[in-house]
Amino acid sequence: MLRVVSWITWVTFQLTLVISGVVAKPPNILIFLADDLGYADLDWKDKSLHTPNLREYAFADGTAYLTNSYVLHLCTPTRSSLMTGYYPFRTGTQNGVFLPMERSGVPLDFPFLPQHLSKAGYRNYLIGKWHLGNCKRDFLPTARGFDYFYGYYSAQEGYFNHSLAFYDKHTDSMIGGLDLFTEVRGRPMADHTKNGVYATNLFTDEAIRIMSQHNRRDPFFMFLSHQSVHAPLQVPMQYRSFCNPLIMSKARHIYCGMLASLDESFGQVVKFLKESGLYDDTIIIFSSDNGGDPKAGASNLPLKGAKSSVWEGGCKTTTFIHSPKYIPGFGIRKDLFHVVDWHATLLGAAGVSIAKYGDGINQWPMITTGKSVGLRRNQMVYNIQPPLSALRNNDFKLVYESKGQTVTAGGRARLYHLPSDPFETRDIARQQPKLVRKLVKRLLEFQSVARPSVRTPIDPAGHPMRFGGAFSTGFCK
Ligand SMILES: [Ca+2]
Repeated sequence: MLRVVSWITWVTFQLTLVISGVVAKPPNILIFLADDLGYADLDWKDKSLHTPNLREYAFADGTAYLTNSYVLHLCTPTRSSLMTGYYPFRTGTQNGVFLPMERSGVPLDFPFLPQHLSKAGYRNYLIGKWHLGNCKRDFLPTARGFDYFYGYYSAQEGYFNHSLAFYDKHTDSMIGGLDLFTEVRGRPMADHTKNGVYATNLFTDEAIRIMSQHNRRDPFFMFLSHQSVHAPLQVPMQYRSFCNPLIMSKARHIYCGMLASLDESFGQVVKFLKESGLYDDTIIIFSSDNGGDPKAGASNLPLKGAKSSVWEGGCKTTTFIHSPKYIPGFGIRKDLFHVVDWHATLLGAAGVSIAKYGDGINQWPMITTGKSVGLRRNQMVYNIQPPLSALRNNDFKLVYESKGQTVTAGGRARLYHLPSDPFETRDIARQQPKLVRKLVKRLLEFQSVARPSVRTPIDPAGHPMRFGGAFSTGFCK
């Protein structure tokens, strides 16, 4: 079913849980998302790192820890999947990431998660990274369901100057500008006042400020979409004191400091929730948008591959959900979970009666009970985009290398059995020809209905010179 579920379907929304005549308020939802966090990069996986707050809640009573949680290989595809509930090949976001000044955005015929949550009574806040298009107002966060946005539109910014610069080969020149905005009623307002304020601290403080002002009659969805630990490698010196420079490279030493800062942010947010009385009614989700980049200090070991690849190191991530009110005790969840599932899962957590949405499955019953109840995920698309595409079918993973720019028959197929070979070292395609044929056929079927990429070349009309020195909006229709 490729068509977007229509709004008519949402007539079936059960907006609140009604228990004994008392209308139960849905829980607050907080997604605390790291950017480019390596699979190995938490201190329970690498003791040289410093993430005590995340460790405490990752293994606390009230936590479900997902050991088979997957995202896409890059920022834009994962974030579009999180917002739409569809794989990127359905939405045209399967090919790389949106660059500044591109005339690109996630197609408007896909409702975003906060649009659906607002139907269930939520107020929706986005603090931090967007990266889903900004060439026109219709693509901006507050046009897609968020009631408030403070952050940046592109892939990255300087952690202190909140600006970015890149070389444009067409004009043989550097293009630079600010990328820090607040949106007021759909209108982006550049914030030139935060030069020198470290991004992780800035976004933490803003998230806490917004939650402290939230009207508690309504539930909130807070998407704290941190820049950390994405490049550039920048961190205040005091955070590096948690990391030993004698046992790590310079890049990893800085990265370790950035991660310590991110961990502090997590601790501050949870502390705020507890002190303000919001903690009991809030579901806290921690995850990353894709695997780490070793050149930027990250590690995905012992997994194969890294950010921007469909190997496990690019797409498998650390995820836990903490909510003592809904999750009894501590539990490991081994079920397959994909970022497209969050859309249906969080609607389920919000009390909406929903089994699936888009490509996703409501896995809230599995998360809360630890039992394989309701629909289960046994298949998954890693991505479909040359040169490497990949599919999951239960324990098996097909990695398909295309010869050209489109996925066609005749490419090289590799097959891995992940339970016995989690590091993808033994290609068993020759031992399983029937399964390989079946999965290649499925891949080609998906490719045949894929939406063409929405990526475009960058447009000089988006030059910061036209917008007071900022990468702003209003240069496409
Ligand atoms: Ca990322």
